[in-house]
Amino acid sequence: MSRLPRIVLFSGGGGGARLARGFYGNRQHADCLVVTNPGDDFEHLGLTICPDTDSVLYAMSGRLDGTRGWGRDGESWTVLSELGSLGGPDWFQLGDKDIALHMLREHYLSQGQGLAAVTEALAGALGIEGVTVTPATEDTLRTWVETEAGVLGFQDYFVGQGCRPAVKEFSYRGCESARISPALEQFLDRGCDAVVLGPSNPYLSLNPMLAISGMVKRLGSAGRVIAVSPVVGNGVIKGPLAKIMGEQGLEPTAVAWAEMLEQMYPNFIDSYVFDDVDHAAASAWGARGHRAACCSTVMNSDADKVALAQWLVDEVMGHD
Ligand code: FO1
Repeated sequence: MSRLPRIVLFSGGGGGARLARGFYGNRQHADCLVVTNPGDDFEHLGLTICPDTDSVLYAMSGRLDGTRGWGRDGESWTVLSELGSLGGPDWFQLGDKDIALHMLREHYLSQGQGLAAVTEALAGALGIEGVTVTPATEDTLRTWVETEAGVLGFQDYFVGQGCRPAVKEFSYRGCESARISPALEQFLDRGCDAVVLGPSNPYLSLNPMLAISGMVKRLGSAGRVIAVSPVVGNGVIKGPLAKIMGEQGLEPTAVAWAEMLEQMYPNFIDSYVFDDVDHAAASAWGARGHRAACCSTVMNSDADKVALAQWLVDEVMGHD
């Protein structure tokens, strides 16, 4: 293959953002398009907040606060503090630098620019080049969570309620009419060797994007679809996935993750990637007729992130 492999990464805000950083650091070895989840987006204080997209932008530009896993490193909180003093809503923590990004996004949107173009402009402003970041759709798509405490908007559930209410069901409002983002359509039209479903929460990060009408079918035109497990051992690195799996009647294991995806998207995923610690799970899954591979999926350092990206490139290249 004389050209570079062409890979689309579907990313949420946690593990997916780390892998996006890996593909960005490995961009000399693969042409990558990063597709982000707009389901967490919400309007707050007159600003359009795009948390998963922003975590990807901050991760790729080396500006993400590694401890929180969201927002900017080296952040100050002067505006939020004063907002609280004035009796405003300070439940959703917005740092001063983060607010600047939201204001600039709102400024561009108010000029009539689409969310994809705005996201590209913000990526450029953050110094990201050579890899395009685009939300899965420019249309309004929002995750709602039906819980024992009623139906909650995503950020109310995730931040307001701290994921405490047990989840009955998720809905992805707007998915029927949402259109696949132009950058993704164009990338696929030019030929795509693989779609990588990042190590993200399927319920909160991947399903909203895959629920977009026509998306699964459209991705079928890619060479292969590879899913990377967000479950390592019998646990989850960060976030509420283990709890939500429990509430959905599933054990928080790597096999349960694979079974859930295969059940939701039959015959869609060509290869399931497990962490080395889950080699027994990979063998069990492989024995059931699926392609299962193992590698080190836990990404702490930037080197880990690039290594996983390169491993995935090799996995794609290694297949005819
Ligand atoms: N997550 C929280 O748990 N508490 C917060 O106050 C919070 C603020 C916040 C601000 C900007 C941003 O981009 C993300 C933020 N997040 C916060 C994370 C956000 O809720 C994401 O949707 C989750 O990371 C899930 O992807």
